[in-house]
Amino acid sequence: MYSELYPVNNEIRRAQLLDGLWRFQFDPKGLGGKEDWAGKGLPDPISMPVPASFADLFTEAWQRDYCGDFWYETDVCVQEVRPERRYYIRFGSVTHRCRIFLNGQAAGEHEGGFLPVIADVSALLRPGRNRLTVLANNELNETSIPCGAVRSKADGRKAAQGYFDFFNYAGIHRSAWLVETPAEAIQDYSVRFALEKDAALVTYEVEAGGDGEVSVLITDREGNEAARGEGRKGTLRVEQPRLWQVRSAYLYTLTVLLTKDGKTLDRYDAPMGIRTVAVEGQRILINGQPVYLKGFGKHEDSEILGRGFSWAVAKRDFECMKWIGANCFRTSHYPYAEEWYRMADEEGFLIIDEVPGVGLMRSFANFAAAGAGKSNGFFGDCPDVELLQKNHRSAVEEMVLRDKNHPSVIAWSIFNEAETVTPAARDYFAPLFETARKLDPQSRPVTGVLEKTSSPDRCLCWPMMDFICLNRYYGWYISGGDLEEARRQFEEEMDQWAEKAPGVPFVFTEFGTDTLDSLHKLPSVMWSQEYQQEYMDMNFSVFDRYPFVQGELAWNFADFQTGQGIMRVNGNRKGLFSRNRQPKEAAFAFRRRWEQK
Ligand code: EVA
Repeated sequence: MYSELYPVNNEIRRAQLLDGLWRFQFDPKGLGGKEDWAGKGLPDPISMPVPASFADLFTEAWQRDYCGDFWYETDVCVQEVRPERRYYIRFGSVTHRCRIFLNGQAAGEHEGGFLPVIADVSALLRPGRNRLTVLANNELNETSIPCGAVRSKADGRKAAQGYFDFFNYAGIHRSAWLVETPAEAIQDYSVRFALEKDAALVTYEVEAGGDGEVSVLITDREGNEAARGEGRKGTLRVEQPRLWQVRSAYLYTLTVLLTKDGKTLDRYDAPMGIRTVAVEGQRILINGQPVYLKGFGKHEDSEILGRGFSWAVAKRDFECMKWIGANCFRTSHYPYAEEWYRMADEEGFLIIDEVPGVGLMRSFANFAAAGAGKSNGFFGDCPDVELLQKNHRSAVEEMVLRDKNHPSVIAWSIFNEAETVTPAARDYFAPLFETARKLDPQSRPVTGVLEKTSSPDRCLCWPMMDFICLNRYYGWYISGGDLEEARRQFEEEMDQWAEKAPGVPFVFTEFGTDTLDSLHKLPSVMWSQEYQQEYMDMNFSVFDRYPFVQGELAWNFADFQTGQGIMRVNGNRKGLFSRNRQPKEAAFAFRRRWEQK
């Protein structure tokens, strides 16, 4: 695996941003390989912005709903190529899989659409103009995550069918870079913390090529040295540390230097927040203090861009989350662009970081069937469970490697609403939980998100979890329109959990109702603004009855795009904010509650 370090520019490293207008071509017949489009150039390209999903830029349905191979191409220009340097093409993600070519030569490939793609192009890059080509594909199947299928239509078109409730957006969703490092470079680092009365111990480990010497330096916000050390591993002492606190972040700078014979070979600077995370009894602790998680399950989703990253949208989302009094979000249902985590580090937000382990259940419409407690297996009859697990494991490994140093990340989520009631499911997930535990230097809690069928009496996977995440829709998929009955059923289940899993914290990672911002009704009906509020009040009162409930992440932060169907009105409308990030009425009630909580 290549270094996942986020690209930086300094006196040694170069990171050239390749975002902008690229050339693009759909390839429904899969001709590009045979006709060597990578070698000869795309025969009939149109222009395409990067980063963005392609789907919502077009005006024709076949383009929006396109499923299959598609190509991107651009020129990468460099002044010189030096033998003592290494050159990498790096994408924040390409959805769902891709192959990279430089000047017609294969440079790398990646499976999975939500984690970085990195290709070493040192041997292929030439001074002057180079042609960078990406062959991408957005088909879904049951061996890669997220799971889904492809249906072929009579006219030869393919249609992606996700086993999940979000639009199957695809494209180059995150920034593209040409990264240049020295040949002997800093590859990776990790930090973990222990707090003493008036000091913090920062234990670090650096991976670097060659036999150069490593030193590390911690500086505070004013640029004063807080600690320094020599060697590839060690423990440093920061006296009177300023801790990274929830919604009150303090970031030091960690500088890693690689030197040889007094000469600096490489340098990497990164923000560093000193904080600890632990689960103790029924509580989640940050810096030893209990924290109640308040916030949302989100999506990377906005008008026009689809799932493409935008600093402006992210900024607006953080402002809305601060306004409403949130302190946490889950990256449902896939790891987000790295920039989200950098902003969360700065804003003091907590993140439950989730792999795209979604759709691992056989049902007609997972979100609906699962919400109502109906599912019928998956792992027992999935076509190649070993391959699925291998891809799932790679996603866990890459996510932990990428995100392990962010103070905002407080937990890893291994799946959303998977089948968890069969021994096959338990055997499938146990090694994945293990992988996250083994790789995380900070030993963060590991969790998974349970839907209704994963009930206290049937779920075999909750014992793997450090805290238990529940998605529950009492009052929507269950007893919709009758909140009294819904409350009774909800409490019945909670009483069972109280007995089954005493001493474990629970976090609600989903609860919500589809709500149209235009609909008012007295007395309330489902889909109205009034119903959303009454539903939320009922949920809040249940959460408040059970002291082991340690968090409430509403579904969803904002309305978001899904596939078409009889259940969705131009997308999922469970947002507390509309898709263009304006509050629905219930948002004000959340704000009042969270200001006090
Ligand atoms: C829903 N329910 O029905 C949500 C889905 C989500 O969007 C779920 O985890 O159980 C899913 O993806 O609105």
